[in-house]
Amino acid sequence: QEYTVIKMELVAPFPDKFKVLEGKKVFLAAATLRPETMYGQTNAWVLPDGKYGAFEINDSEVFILAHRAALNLAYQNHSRVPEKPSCLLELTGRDLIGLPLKSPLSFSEVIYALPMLSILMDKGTGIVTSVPSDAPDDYMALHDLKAKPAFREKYGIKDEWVMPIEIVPIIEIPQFGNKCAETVCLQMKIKSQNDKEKLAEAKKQTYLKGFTEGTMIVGEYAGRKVQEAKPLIRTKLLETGQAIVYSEPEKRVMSRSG
Ligand code: ZZB
Repeated sequence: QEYTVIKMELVAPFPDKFKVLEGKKVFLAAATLRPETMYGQTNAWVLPDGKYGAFEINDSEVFILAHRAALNLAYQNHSRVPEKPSCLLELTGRDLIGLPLKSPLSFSEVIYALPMLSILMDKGTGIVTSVPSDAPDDYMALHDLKAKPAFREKYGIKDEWVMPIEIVPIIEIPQFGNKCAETVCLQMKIKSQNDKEKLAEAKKQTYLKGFTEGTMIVGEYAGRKVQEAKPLIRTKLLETGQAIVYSEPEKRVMSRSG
């Protein structure tokens, strides 16, 4: 699987726990298969109990991601020490909740890291960027945070990180409109982010529709088909240093989910 890893930059001043990283450029490194949707980013997702680390990618840049992903990246020429991850700081998802970030192409100047319970730590980087307009998982996780004060309280989430978030329409799909994740979640009567089976089906549908029938309605390639815009946007993100390529070795032989 070849991902685009989006560099979501941690905005200074850093919280106490992150002081050792001061002077470096620090990024939450989010793995995506949909670089053309980056205009619609509203927040980042982390797994509260997930184990993360802050790794030196080169002399000036640090990526926060899962240890396994850091090891893979080290073998793909993205570690200060060749073939060896260099971890400056051990972290959990809880440490990351509430971090303010600046993410490429997002219309929001600052977005926040928030908890999502369905993140798999053995996939991608363990950091996910949230596009609630086009990703059903993101739409439902955001819905849960907005609708359940107890959930926000449990993770020490400030209302101002969540309540002002608005879904940003970025892609128009015939019959699904410009918030296709919402359309599909409502149609399928999905109740929460824990509705795993329905969400898997919703994701399949929206992936297919978005790619085959979607048209960009924002950004440099507004008016172009998603199929055309996708590689162009990806190349631009890579060339401008706002993203890198990350290949994940295919290793899940026993089961697709485990
Ligand atoms: C932004 C985005 C916008 C995504 C969208 C999807 C969609 P797949 O096909 O199963 O490999 N993702 C990445 N890493 C993880 C993880 N560790 N745990 C849970 N989810 C993860 O799915 C790849 C997508 O799943 C990635 O692309 C990422 O979300 C998420 F409009 O990034 B995506 C219809 C989906 N739309």
